[in-house]
Amino acid sequence: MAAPLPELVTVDAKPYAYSFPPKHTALVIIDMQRDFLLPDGFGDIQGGNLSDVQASIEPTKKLLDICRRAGLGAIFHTREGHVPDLSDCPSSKLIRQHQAPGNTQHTLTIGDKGKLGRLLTRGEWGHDIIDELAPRPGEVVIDKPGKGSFWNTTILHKLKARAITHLIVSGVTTECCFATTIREANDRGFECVGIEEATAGYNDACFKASSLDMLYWSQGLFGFVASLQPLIEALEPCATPVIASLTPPQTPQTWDGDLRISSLQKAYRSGLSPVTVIEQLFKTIESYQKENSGVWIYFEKKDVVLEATKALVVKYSDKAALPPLFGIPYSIKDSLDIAGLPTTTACPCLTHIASESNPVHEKVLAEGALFIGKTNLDQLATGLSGCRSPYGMPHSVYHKDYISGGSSSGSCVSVGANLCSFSIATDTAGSGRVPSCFNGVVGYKPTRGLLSTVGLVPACLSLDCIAIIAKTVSDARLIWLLCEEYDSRDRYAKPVISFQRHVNATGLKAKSFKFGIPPPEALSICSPTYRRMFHQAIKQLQSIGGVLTPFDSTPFDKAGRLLYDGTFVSERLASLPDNWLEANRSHLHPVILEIFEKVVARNSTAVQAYRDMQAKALYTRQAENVFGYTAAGIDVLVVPTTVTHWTTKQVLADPIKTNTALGEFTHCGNVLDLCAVAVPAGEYPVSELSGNKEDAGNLPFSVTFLAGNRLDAETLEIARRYEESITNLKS
Ligand code: TIU
Repeated sequence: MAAPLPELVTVDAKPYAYSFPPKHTALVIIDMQRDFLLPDGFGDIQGGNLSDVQASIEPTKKLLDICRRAGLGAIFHTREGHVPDLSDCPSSKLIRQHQAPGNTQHTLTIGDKGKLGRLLTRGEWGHDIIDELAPRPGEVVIDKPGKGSFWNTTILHKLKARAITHLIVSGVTTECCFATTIREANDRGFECVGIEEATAGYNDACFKASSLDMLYWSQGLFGFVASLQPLIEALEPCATPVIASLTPPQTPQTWDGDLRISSLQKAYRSGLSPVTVIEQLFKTIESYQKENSGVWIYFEKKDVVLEATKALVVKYSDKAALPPLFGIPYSIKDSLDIAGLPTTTACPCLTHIASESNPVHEKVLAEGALFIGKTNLDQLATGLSGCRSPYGMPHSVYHKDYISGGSSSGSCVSVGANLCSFSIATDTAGSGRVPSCFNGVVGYKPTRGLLSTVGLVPACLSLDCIAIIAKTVSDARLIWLLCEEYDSRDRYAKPVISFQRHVNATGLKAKSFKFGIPPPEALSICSPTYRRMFHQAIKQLQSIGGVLTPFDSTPFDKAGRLLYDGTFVSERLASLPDNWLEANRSHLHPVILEIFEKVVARNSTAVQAYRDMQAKALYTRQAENVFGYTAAGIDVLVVPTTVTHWTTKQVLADPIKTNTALGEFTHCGNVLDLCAVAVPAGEYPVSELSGNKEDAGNLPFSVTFLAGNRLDAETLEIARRYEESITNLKS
């Protein structure tokens, strides 16, 4: 059995020992492409001597193998090259060497047709990585137009999204892309070590030695250089033995019911069949339906899911190379399209058969996930209670008298009740966060525009956002980073590369963070139990390096009020066909009808709408300053996810007022273009909330971490550390 990865591994290195946290370390293999390693490739044409770079293939294979078997934080491969029309290739690169006086070796340049295909051109045979080091599913391939890996690529974002702070770097050539990448990474805060045997160049040994010397000169100007063998020896005790993956288990493996993605990944690698999981899961789902109906609107037939599962098993026979979501069951909120299936949005008169699927659904399927069914929601995704659907009223997985929350009620119950590992849902005003709180699961709403909303029936189009419901922060983060992509069909999509902050890999700043909390008058709306639980969470955050920091909370408060007191509710009507409300009045849920009629009765004017849009822009700018990249800025705002946990009876007695209260700390999220993740934060006795000593059982509490647009990676890592700290408290 492999030992668990230690917090820190230390290896001999120059100029002094290199320490790295393996879970936060990535192996980066630079440009091991045919174009740089094989005769007639780009490197050969440049006049490179190929013997050393070819000799580095074997050690690089060993390095890759140990990092894979030890389960290092991430594996990245880079490829240098250009799009076929060369629009991303600067003239300096295209012309300088080729036109040098007396040039005899650069007979061909980038884009010209060589024996391995067009030189350094994406999609060509020569551009691809050699077979010996072929990337596996789940490993990241970065296509870069420059020598360095950071120019015009998503590598910084993708490393940060995986909470990586340290890089083990290898590949070709030492003097060029390898060294440039380490220099670039150093500027961005990463602690890098280059592996001597797993890098090589086109010149003699002195040239390589000088290239490496430059990196660690002066007590580590750019980073460290180490040998391969000590690294292998340090990681070997934590590595899965090679033999294990070759020996089939003697008896079929049983499943312990743990649906966390990381647990299932591990179980599948050691021989558990996803068929066993699906068989067992369907039994749970069927029996749970009797206990808590109203979770599903559409349910996939067991035979269909089993067939898909068996097809996956055939497709991925190598257990060491499974895609990240292999055999992971999931559900999807029924306001998102799946081609060929009806989308109801819990509003039968609005049902349509979708012709195209939401891209997030398509992506998780492509990564091996298994679709189980479409989940119930508050009608038209309007509500936070889970009590507004003609398809039933699921209750909290903790207690039959308490609400599930909404609008993503079925999604959160499906994950909380262990019917699925994750769910794809939505969050406009808090619909992914509030029900996560009431069912003890994580609800993550990425910055709007990072996950495609194509195929999402709009609730309030300019504020709608995909949400991911999962059992842990790491699971939610994994779904995000696998599905994130710029979709030009989504009018609110954000560009792939944006201004980014450096990482803090070591020292005090690697662990400390500044957080703000709502002012006392805002917290006073919470039930006493929620206030007590929130104060407990604040203490816990302080114990893991959180520094409570004052900030200006007015933009958050004003933005929250803008959502329903202002004209944005009219956008909910704008999403529906003309005269639709008039024609469908009798088919609507009575509470939804009441809300819509009130909106119509307001007779809002265009002038009011423009004023609200301008106010939204102002508060968004003010919130940006709060999360600013300055000494005064805070890293995250931490709030109770909601204010209390209502019983179904309380909500039905006053559906609108109880619902409004639930959104106190969620409404501002999309108005201010923030990212947010709701995280379970302990449990409390039902009797404490109800005041009735006879009431048995516990209910879940949750806090939400909010931060500025595109600060998802930073926010998720703080949330994950909090989650880890309270999980450790429990165990
Ligand atoms: N020319 C040269 O030595 N190298 C490159 O252009 N790319 C890499 O180093 N990968």
